[in-house]
Amino acid sequence: MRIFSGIQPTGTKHLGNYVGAIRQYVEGQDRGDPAIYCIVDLHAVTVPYEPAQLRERVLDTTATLIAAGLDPERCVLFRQGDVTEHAELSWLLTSVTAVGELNRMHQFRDKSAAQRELVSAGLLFYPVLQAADVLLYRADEVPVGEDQREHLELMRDVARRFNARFGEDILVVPEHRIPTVGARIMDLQEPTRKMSTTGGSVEGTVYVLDEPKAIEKKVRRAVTDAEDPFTIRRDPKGKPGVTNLIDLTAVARGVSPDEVIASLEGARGYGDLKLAAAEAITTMLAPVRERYAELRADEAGLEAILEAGAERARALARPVLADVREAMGVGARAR
Ligand code: AQP
Repeated sequence: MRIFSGIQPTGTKHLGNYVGAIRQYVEGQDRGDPAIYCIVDLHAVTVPYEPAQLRERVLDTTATLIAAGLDPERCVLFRQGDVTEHAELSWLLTSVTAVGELNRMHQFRDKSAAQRELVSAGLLFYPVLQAADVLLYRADEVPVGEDQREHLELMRDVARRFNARFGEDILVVPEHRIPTVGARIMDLQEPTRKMSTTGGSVEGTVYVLDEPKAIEKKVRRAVTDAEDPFTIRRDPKGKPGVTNLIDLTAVARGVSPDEVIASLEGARGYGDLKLAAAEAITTMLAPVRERYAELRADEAGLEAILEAGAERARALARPVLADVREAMGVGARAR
């Protein structure tokens, strides 16, 4: 079972990234043959960014992933921009990608509407690069949050279309792996929107590296509802705030939402749910924050990990790209 996923080097990662992606990465590293995790700096340049900050952010994200439990000996951890095969395959895959499909992607619509100066072609082609990331390794499984479902479907279409046009079984059609609970962590202040790096509120976003006090404050102020008398139950449409807090507590405690609800039977109000959520989230994230500081201080060590990961990634990617080039008739014939 080959596993692949990518994560953006955009600022500090939030609880949605942690639950939807990072925890799944840690779980997958011993199932994967291998599990390949990529910090996608080439994706980060599709929206305005500071070049001087990008490398710093890559190191922030690398340290966060390792602090969360990724072991570079048990998985392949690398920076996308170090493995040029991603960019080449992305270009080749544009020949089997319909521009109409790219135009319809929700992420493109949302992010292009948010751009003030330039809607880059890179933003439109983002899902093609994402498809190349995964297909380059013939990955079977892609751990992601719910928001990536649409991009995964597109990726599957691209792989199928490529195989139909250039030869069966050249690319593997991957499956997504979306968590059953916590697939879409919501903003604490606006629980009908997903917790997000760019689209959410600071007060409604819990960062993996937040101090316990900050987490408590944000959770205490989380928006719930005015149901009278109050009930602690899952109802994503009618009670999105309460549902989000139940799910977060469940994920952080490693139990089911029903068990969380049962444990709060004698609750006197939503305050007790918030207290339980804050405690569970703090307990889950505290060890990550503690390990992070030490790891982040060793920049040379982090760079060495990424370089070693890139070496391993290139060795896996080259034969697949060679097969694609051969099938498409691109470049000199393989000997
Ligand atoms: N709210 C979320 N709940 C569950 N999973 C989530 N993911 C993102 N938000 C949630 C998952 O995190 C992984 C990494 O996403 P990314 O590489 O896109 O990183 P990001 O830019 O920091 O993520 P955001 O917050 O999604 O950015 P915006 O909203 O600005 O585009 C993915 O697997 C994603 O599903």
